[in-house]
Amino acid sequence: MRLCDSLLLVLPSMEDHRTVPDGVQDRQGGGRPAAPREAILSHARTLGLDAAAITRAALPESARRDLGLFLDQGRHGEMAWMETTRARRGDPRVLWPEAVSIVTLGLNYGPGATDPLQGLAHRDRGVISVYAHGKDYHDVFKSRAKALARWIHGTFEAEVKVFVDTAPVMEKPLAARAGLGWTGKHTNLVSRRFGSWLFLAEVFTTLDLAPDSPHADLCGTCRRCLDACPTGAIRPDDPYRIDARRCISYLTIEHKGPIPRELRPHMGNRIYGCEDCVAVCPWNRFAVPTRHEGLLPRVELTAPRLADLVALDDARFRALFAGSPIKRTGRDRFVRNVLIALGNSDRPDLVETVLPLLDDPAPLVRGAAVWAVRRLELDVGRLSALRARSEATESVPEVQAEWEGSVTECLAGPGQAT
Ligand code: B12
Ligand code: SF4
Ligand code: SF4
Repeated sequence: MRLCDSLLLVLPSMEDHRTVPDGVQDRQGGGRPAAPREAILSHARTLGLDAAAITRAALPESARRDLGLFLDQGRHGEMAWMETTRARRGDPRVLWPEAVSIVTLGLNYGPGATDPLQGLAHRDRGVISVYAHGKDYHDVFKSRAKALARWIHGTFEAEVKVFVDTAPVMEKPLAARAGLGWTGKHTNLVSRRFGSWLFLAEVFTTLDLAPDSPHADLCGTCRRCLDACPTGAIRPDDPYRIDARRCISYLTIEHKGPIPRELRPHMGNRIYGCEDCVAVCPWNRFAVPTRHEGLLPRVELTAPRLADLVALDDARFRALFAGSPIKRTGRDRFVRNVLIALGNSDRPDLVETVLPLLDDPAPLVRGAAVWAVRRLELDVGRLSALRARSEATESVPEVQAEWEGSVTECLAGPGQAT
């Protein structure tokens, strides 16, 4: 979910960090635990990590093949960084040749009894996906993963590197190989204990640790996630594969330009991320609410009013989303998403909140405002007047094209509009 920047732990002299946790009894002379694997997994728990398991620093050939297919078919869309890092992503040893083992880690962000999809019915409100309700998970996770890495380094004199979606690492196949769970048909890792609500991170190390066994695929005949996807990004006839270009998570977070017209009506009121496929997974019945304070939902992000969000300027956007992953999209992309949601709201009374955005300095926002106005403004005469006013000043072809598309749809009549 984040552009790749690797995080190398540069640690001070090893002697300074020779701390061994309480509860690890079996030690060699010098205070080093005799069973490093068990000590590491135990220490991970002590640090508040919800799941930990070990695998070799290698991926099966099938993971490289699937990554290659995904990229060759252009399913990554505008995420060019996935293409440019292909070799490192497909092989942990290309990323770091000295790596021998990987401790894969999971952090539970389970929403508990709250149904993450209930907000979809309240069309005047925006739905922000659970993963972005609290603080940026990268920050919450990184401090714990770094603490574990520092401890491994200090205790076993091994080199370590920490990744929390911060480098070209195939986190899901590695976690599946370590047995944290299996790759579900929705393409994410499913855990027996935490359902589909685990964030992933890794500590790469030069230590030679006995690996855990991979987890069996327990999806069986279930296809709930495939049926739940609103855009066909994952399809019943093509499980375990995603076309990111159609995924609402990609469209609302990663995609920089105008959202393809044909997908807009399917986005509903999802304004940041999507997790319909994740939320319907039956294995979530075993999930427990997150215990990490930083991941708990901020009340103002659980059902925000679209009318408030669409009025955000840059300064207020930054203030509202300080410490949140949402700040990464920037104000313009976020307001674009809110305008699409307004266009899908079936609330003509909200058109007045959209009109000021027709004059926004950002063409991306102006274009989305045109679409929203078209969907909310039922009076053809007023729509034509708005277009005429815009044509007198609009110089950006993409925004002009939005007017063109909207009027074509308008002429096509009800039911034809997208
Ligand atoms: C790019 C990316 C996206 C893209 C593409 C998603 C995707 N599924 O790849 C977009 C923007 C759409 C996205 C969305 C989301 N993401 Co994301 N994303 C990533 C990222 C950075 C890279 C993933 C990647 O390499 N994809 C490329 C494909 C080829 O790799 P893959 O899915 O691992 O492919 C394997 C399987 O699909 C399988 N496979 C593929 N084809 C086939 C065919 C068959 C027949 C079989 C059997 C298997 C199979 O094999 C492949 C290799 O083993 C990772 C972090 C990381 N560094 O790994 C986070 C990550 C996957 N995202 C995550 C999350 C939480 C999400 C969202 C839920 C966020 C949200 N609420 O909006 C959504 C979920 C959408 C979804 N259904 O996947 C978490 C998932 C945690 C978990 N439990 O799995 C990760 C791991 C981040 C993290 N550190 O926690 N994401
Ligand atoms: S996150 Fe949403 S759009 Fe993306 S694959 Fe899952 S259900 Fe489909
Ligand atoms: S919803 Fe069903 S098919 Fe999809 S990942 Fe969960 S168990 Fe597998």
